[in-house]
Amino acid sequence: MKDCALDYVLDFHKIEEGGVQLAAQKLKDLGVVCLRNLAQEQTIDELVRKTQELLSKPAVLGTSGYFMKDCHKKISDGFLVGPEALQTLLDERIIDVCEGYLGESVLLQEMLIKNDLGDNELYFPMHAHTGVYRKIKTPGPFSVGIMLYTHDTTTGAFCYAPGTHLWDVPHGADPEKYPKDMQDKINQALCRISGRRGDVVLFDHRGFHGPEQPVTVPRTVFLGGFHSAKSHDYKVKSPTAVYAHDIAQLSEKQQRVLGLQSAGVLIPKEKMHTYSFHRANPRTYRLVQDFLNLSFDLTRAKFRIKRMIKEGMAKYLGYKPQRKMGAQEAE
Ligand SMILES: O=C(O)CCC(=O)C(=O)O
Repeated sequence: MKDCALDYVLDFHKIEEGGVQLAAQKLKDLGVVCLRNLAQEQTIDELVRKTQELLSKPAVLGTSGYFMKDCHKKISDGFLVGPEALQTLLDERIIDVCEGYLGESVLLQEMLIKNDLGDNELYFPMHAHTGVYRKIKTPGPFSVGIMLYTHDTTTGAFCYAPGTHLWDVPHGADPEKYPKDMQDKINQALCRISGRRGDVVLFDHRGFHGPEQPVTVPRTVFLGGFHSAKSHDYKVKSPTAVYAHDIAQLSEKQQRVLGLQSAGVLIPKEKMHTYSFHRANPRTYRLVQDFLNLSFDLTRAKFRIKRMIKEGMAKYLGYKPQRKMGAQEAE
């Protein structure tokens, strides 16, 4: 994939004022903008450290870690990484850009960590969003995607076809359903939005986009979106897990966008792709479940045998056996 030759980066270290308006203008013109140096470096360091830790082990039986719904990527709840995720991805300037661009108040759609493993497969083809969850469908933008790069990213970066957002998805989400001349235009426009660690990419969901695939390099991003509140019945798209004590640190505006005053949710948790391993892989799920049950059955059997031996010994030697509570349960 060719690199984007357009001026899509807005460096907040280099602009004195009007950054929010400039970013909204780039979104309007190109459909995509990359915000650089928004968060403090220490905040990004902490965010990346916690993200790597979370991605180091699977969330088996409640362990803090990652999920997988398929073999291509690890995912996890973005905002459970820590308060740095909330502060960085709900930065008020990001909210202002999205609200300025969409022309009304926004609500969070979702926020996840996505670690594409770089397995040289094409599993997430280029597409556009048509705003199927909208209750009021009017022409124009309805949602803005957000992606944060947790490391410098070129191979496997997010790709976008600048200008295609202005078409307003006339033939749907799949570029292959478009007339040949439009497909040619999409392919000519598609380019790689390379970025640096900590860069935040915002994009109009109506433009054609997707990750560069297939690639052999892994990539970790935070991925989510914001949609216009009114056209979505003032509901968030999906339930977003956040620790209550982290919410307390957010401004009123950040809390509003997170959904604290929302009218509910459009997709219930059980229907969300993030938590769908058991539906996507029913046999493996059953196998793992049986294995874990067997392992706990065996552990319980071991305890029972030990207890029987102890009780037998106590009876034989004539003293009363005592049952001790484990230190962890006692805390
Ligand atoms: O992972 C990516 O680079 C693209 C994500 C995407 O296509 C989407 O959020 O719709």
